Amino acid sequence: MRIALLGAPKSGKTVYWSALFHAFQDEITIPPLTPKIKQQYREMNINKKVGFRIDITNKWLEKQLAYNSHMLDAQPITKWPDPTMDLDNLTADIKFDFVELDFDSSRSTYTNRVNSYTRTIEVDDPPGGLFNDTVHSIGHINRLRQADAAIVFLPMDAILKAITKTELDLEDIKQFNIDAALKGIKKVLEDVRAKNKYDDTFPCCFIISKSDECKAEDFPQVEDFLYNQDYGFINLISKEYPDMIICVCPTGILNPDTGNFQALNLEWPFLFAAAATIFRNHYDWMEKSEQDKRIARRYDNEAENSAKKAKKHSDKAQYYARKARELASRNLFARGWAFLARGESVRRYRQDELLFHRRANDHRSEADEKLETAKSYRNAAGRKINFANDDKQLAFDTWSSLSAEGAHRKIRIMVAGNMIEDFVDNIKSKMKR
Ligand SMILES: Nc1nc2c(ncn2[C@@H]2O[C@H](COP(=O)(O)OP(=O)(O)OP(=O)(O)O)[C@@H](O)[C@H]2O)c(=O)[nH]1
Ligand SMILES: [Mg+2]
Repeated sequence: MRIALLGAPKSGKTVYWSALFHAFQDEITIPPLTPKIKQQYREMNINKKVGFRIDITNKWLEKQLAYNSHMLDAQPITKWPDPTMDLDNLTADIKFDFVELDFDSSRSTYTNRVNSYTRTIEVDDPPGGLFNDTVHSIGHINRLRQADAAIVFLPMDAILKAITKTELDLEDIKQFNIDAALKGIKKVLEDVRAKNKYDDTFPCCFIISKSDECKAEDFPQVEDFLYNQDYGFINLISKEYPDMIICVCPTGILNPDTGNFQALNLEWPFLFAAAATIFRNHYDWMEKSEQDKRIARRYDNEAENSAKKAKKHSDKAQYYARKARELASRNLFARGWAFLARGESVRRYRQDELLFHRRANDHRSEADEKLETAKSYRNAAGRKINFANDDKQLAFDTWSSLSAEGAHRKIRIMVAGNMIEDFVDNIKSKMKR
């Protein structure tokens, strides 16, 4: 379950992940559900809240991120995370909690915890130079190609420059030119999609990073730049890649008035992409469970063959038993004649009976063993189906929360150039082959 962060140099990749860690490392952050907040949620049609906590499992990176967090704690922020630092191969355990917002009168409480899940997710934060041809690293590219979902960074400062047609200085052209960067990003995206073993819609989130740099009055212009039916930046991409489900989310980490840390929408791009990797993981479980079922069927067949052999041998044993009985019942002269003429003897028939009886028993226990093995494979398949269902449920719960809250946070979902309202239903039909 891997998320790739794609974006030109200085587009905000490392700061985003550092800030996400900063905001969600300690506890599951579901705001206190006071009656007032609950009323607001009700008006916004939100009836389930998702919270999560991030545990970085790579200790060295955890230290780095803790150091970055420390910089983000300064009031105001004056130093930024080291721009040369890449959070490669970052592995994190994510604990998700979903809380239903119905008032429980028996317990006089507003919340009852409904579901908790933990999943391990990998994130790749490569150097942005990879996307504007200033860094060449096949190792990075290969890792990105294994991603199940991508987060692409479009920095607000670059968008504002594009809108106001401000002359880009040389440094900007090198670092922020969206079109140039996007070319590199598209190359990687196409690689990732070409390797798409699931043959489904590819989930991709566009983060409009540094959105705190946009004044409220400029936002309509930014929206036009992104979503205009004819020339909107995201619209064009969405039309170019109709099989991609695109989430667009403005994020920021600064309070523009104070310069202090203030998280804007940090959780949603991550949740969108994490849910996507989890959803895709459910295909893997289903595939593995089908494999187990196939093996179980093979053992069933083998058991049936063994049982057939057992039956054949047991019939033979009975045949020799009958022959022995028949011969034994005849007189001495006839028995002697049978021995001399045809080599028949009661002793020999009894030996043959015993031999086939033993063989029948061997085949019977072979059949039992194979049935037992088939059963354990079927049980394993059942467990994998449960894991798959859990993954699917978690993904849909997460996306449902995103769908309900996103509408109030300038988050949009697009497929083939169209805004999608009923995000989860749409994804349900789109994601499956
Ligand atoms: N105002 C504002 N500035 C930001 C924000 N995020 C990043 N920046 C600025 O953008 C700079 C670059 O951010 P990084 O996260 O290092 O960029 P990157 O994409 O990791 O860059 P490379 O690693 O070089 O590819 C930071 O040093 C900050 O100055 C944000 O949310 N708001
Ligand atoms: Mg970086």
